Amino acid sequence: MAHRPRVHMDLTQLEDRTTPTASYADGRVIVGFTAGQEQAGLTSVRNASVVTGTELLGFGIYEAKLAPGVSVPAAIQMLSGAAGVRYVEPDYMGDRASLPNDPLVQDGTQWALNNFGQNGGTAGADIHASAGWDQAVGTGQTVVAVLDDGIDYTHPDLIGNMWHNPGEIPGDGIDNDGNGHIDDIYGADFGENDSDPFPHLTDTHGTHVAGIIGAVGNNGIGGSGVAQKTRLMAVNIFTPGTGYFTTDEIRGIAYAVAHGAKVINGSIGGFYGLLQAEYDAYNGARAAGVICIVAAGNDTSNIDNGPQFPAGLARYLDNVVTIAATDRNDQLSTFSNYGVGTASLAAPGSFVVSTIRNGQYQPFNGTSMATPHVAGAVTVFWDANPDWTLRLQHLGDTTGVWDPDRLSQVFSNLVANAVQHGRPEGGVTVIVDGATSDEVRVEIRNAGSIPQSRLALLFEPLAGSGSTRRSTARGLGLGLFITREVVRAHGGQIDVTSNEEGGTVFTLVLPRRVAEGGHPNEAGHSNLERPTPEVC
Ligand SMILES: [Ca+2]
Ligand SMILES: [Ca+2]
Ligand SMILES: [Ca+2]
Ligand SMILES: [Ca+2]
Repeated sequence: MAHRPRVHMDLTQLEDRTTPTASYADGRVIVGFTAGQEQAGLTSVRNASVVTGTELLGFGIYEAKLAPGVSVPAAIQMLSGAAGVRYVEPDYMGDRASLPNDPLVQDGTQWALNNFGQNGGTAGADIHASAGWDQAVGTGQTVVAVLDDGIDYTHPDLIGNMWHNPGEIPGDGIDNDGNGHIDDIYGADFGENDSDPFPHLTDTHGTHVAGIIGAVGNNGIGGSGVAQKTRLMAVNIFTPGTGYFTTDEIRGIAYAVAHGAKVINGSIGGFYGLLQAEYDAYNGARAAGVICIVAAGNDTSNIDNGPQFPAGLARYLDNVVTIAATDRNDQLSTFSNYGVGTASLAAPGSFVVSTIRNGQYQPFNGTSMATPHVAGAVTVFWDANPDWTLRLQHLGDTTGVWDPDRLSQVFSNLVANAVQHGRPEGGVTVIVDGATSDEVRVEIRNAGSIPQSRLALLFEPLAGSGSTRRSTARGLGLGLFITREVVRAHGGQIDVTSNEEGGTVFTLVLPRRVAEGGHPNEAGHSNLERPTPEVC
């Protein structure tokens, strides 16, 4: 394999932060010799009982093949003292560089994408973007609508990923596609009732959200979205100077669906309770195969049975996924709402740096920031697997609270794995079952069977220990591998079954962390990031 730069992908640090491991080949080591003693060293290596042969790699460096049953550590120990031998090293496996060149990714500012422990964070407490990007970075096929207060589509890190209405000729004063909007190029504005979704005055919330989903990645400027390449549709539903009305929300959803959006990001919400009209709109999106990712809200409340909507629609519709927020240590953000029956997934929402107006970047806090991380992941997922469906199902009594970061990881891992596995027949369903009082069961059903040979690649490394426990499958199964580690660390378990008729089922059983009613993280938040941005 080609030599490429090593990247930080050591997700095993989630469990074991002191001894990160990398995989290396069994049956061989690499040997170098002291200057002037090459021949003597080579002779001593060749004569060693643990070595069956040598091969010159180049530059005087040799590969030494080991006798059957000789472990790499044992060989290193035995050969290191041999005459003329300067070093003996394992044949490590590296991986492709997966981080885009955007400065805010490279310098760690965007911890949510790549958390290596910077700024007091926990390595691996991120959405595993580098592992996901190893598989796919987005193609721009999937259109994602940002239902918000507009997008500054002139931002240099957004303009390249903006959706363009294919039926509209810009600037001719004519409604070419006959959709009721003249010259609606980047989306539409239902709050201001015109065709230009550019944000009103100082509004910048939607611009920030858009950058989290899909700021242009690998363009050498600013940051990167979860989807490095995508198409962002700006659907402005906010009445200038205030909030949004349900009428404009419905108009916006209808516009998004009619113009081919497959993902709708709704970092929005109010305390108006279940409305039939709002339900019907999101159900209409469901009928069109559209998935809606919405924010749980920022009231530090258990919102199961609460009046927060559209978040609460997740209790009724399997195409509505409600997102809580986590911080750089995988803890629920202090402001975040929660409740497993409603907000089943969580994603980074504290101190999230993204695009704002006038070409700038700024950190915001909020479930509004968590939501687009998931929307971006779904977008990348769909770009790679356009025939798949993705649904979230709640079964049984799902009231109560649990540790949301685990499902966050399940979700991002699901995406990485789905991308890797190509296109099995049928869809993928994530089932969250909180039927029993002391555990939550998550099933990831792959309706098409993953071949047994690949399943072995997924889970075989788990049988080993230490360094051999690391998957060598390069991305394949890495996510589930780590999930299993995380689940174990929390006292849970994971089971896998696969058969040709029933497909593949991954079942994760996770203990509830706290009883219903309590905030999962009452304590431990004295070290919040500073400066404290506004909560969105
Ligand atoms: Ca038009
Ligand atoms: Ca026109
Ligand atoms: Ca406007
Ligand atoms: Ca960029």
